[in-house]
Amino acid sequence: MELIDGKGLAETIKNEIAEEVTQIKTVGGKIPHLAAVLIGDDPASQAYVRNKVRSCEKVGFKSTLVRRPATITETELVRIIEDLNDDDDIDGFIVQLPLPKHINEENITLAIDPRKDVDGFHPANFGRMALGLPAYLPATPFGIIQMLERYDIETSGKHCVVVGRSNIVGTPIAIMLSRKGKVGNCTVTVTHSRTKDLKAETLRADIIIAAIGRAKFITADMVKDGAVVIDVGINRVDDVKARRGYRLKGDVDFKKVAPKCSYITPVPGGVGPMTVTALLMNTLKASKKSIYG
Ligand code: L34
Repeated sequence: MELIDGKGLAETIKNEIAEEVTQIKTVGGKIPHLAAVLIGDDPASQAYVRNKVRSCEKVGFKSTLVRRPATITETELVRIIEDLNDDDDIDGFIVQLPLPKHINEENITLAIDPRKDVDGFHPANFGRMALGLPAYLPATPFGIIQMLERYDIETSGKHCVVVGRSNIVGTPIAIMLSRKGKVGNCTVTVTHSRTKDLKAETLRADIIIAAIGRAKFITADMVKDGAVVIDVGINRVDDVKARRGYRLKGDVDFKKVAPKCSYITPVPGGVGPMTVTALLMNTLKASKKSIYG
């Protein structure tokens, strides 16, 4: 079993980005600038956005954090997005999800200029991704692809079972892995809450992408010997002995599953840090205008 060190790989890629930013600065080019919009005070969202802002600092990007209370109206939030769309210094921005219930996420996503949509959530980017055109790839799936590529994990002809069909992970990673490409050419099965016999599906998987959002959902009896397991879950499980009062747990029962795997990602330190780094990669592309010219 080999552990896929998402944290370490994220650092390696950030160092590569930092070097490129140094080059850009030397020639007087534009410094990449990412903005993040954070609504409300959900502790997990605050932690993720903090990691994004810190990572910008680390690679030499400019960053702007726009924070508003959960009482903000949809109209006010759309106005903020329009200002970011119009701000020439900002290359890309994200609106951290989830949003308060009274705000319609679709309306918000649609308000973002696709050229600045470094989350890749706008239908223009999602559609381009599905068609294999240049696009901002959603950060979590893009981070997973980076891990598979940099660890030289063969995907061509492999059977990949995706557990979960969310718009930001399950659905896009299923499309990306089934497409032609260096990382791709998988035979993909998408499973979800209505799947009749989940275990029968996961047992056939060479690669499992676990993105359900339930701690220890994938157990050892569901995993074939030698499988590659990518754990996207980041569940906060109460633990009085932990410093913060909780522990982060993946969707995979790591202790029991890991010995069966050829490769597995840990939580924390797996997909999470790679999500942040993939966002930086998209922001660099945005500042170089390499997707939309
Ligand atoms: N708009 N909303 C938008 N874009 C995204 O790409 C996200 N996502 C998901 C939630 N909402 C979003 C994130 O940023 C999940 N996510 C994310 C980002 C970073 C981390 C986890 C999820 C992360 O840094 N995880 C660390 C531990 C962080 C902690 O201590 O809580 C890890 O090692 O897994």
